[in-house]
Amino acid sequence: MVKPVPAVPPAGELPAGGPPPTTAGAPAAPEVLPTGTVLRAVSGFFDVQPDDPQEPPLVRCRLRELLRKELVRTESKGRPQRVRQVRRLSVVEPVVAGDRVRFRLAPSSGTALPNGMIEEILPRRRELTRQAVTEGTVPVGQTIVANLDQVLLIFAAADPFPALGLVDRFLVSCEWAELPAVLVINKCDLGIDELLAHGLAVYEGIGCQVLLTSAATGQGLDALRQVVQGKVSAFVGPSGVGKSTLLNALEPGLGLRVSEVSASTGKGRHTTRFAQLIPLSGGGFLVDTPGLRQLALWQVPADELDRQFPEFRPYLDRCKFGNCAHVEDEGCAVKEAVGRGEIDARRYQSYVKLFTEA
Ligand SMILES: Nc1nc2c(ncn2[C@@H]2O[C@H](COP(=O)(O)OP(=O)(O)OP(=O)(O)O)[C@@H](O)[C@H]2O)c(=O)[nH]1
Ligand SMILES: [Mg+2]
Ligand SMILES: [Zn+2]
Repeated sequence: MVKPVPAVPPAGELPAGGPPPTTAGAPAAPEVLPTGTVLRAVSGFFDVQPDDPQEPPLVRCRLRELLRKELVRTESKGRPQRVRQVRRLSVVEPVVAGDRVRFRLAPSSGTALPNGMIEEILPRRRELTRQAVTEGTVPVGQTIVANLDQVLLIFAAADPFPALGLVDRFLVSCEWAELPAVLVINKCDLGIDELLAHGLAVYEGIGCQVLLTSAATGQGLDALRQVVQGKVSAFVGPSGVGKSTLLNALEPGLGLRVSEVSASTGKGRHTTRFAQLIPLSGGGFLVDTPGLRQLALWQVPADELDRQFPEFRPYLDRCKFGNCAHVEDEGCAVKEAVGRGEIDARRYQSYVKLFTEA
């Protein structure tokens, strides 16, 4: 997957400080280093795609050792609680795919990939972690991708018919991770039956964006292109719904590149550490990571589950009992809303199912 390249020269051998002062005695202008996006992290190297098209298309960077330490020190500073915990636990990987950085290009070494040094990690807008590894008895969160903007949940109108319970499960995971989700129904050329049409209307009613596409006829592809443009998106969905076909229709060759990445990261025990960003020609990136495919399995604590159903929220503090689980309880405002048809009964059943599992 990754061609070996000679190590980047140690920090001392890179040009130091800013550009030399033009006139003797005049202060040097503050140096502004170029910015870029980390596409992947592999064994201590970071492939950075510079923002500026004048720069080389890809720079293989080392991380300045000092940054590693600084980042660890800032881990415990104030953050919203859920994220803070993840931050504190995820110090193992200071820089991951999706991170925005400032880098310094090393003098040309004649190797295939220009080398560089990451000098600054720009603040993360968001981070996505998984909690599957344990160190001793402590669960260790691993950031799998930084700055993911959205998840595209891909299902098919038919063949296979979408399991709406699975859609709900994905939506709950995204809500919990505070990640915007777009529901894409592909294979619309096969027709949308009444049951599905009703389900989709419910999703739109709770504020979820729904896109109808067909890789076969081209329906909805422009809309899809607009949704991913300039953003970092992940495609998630069951097998056979047409994810690869859709990617290829969107941008020829992309589906192939993604499956190559999947195959190369799909082996070995450290696999899920790596996410990779695949640049889109229209701007933006597509994320491929095995970790994301387990999105539906993220554990949401039982007592947090009700909040992940946006349509439940107006009723949650109207239940008779403060700790109402909205399952058997008398005086439950959520159940009453279901009875009145204000909350979709099928969505409510999904809640009950997930609650009993949690
Ligand atoms: N009718 C119809 N068939 C489609 C459409 N998109 C994809 N298919 C077909 O659906 C099948 C599965 O497509 P893939 O792109 O391999 O599905 P995938 O989601 O990538 O599946 P995995 O890689 O297993 O996760 C193929 O036979 C495609 O030709 C569509 O819009 N309409
Ligand atoms: Mg595929
Ligand atoms: Zn209740």
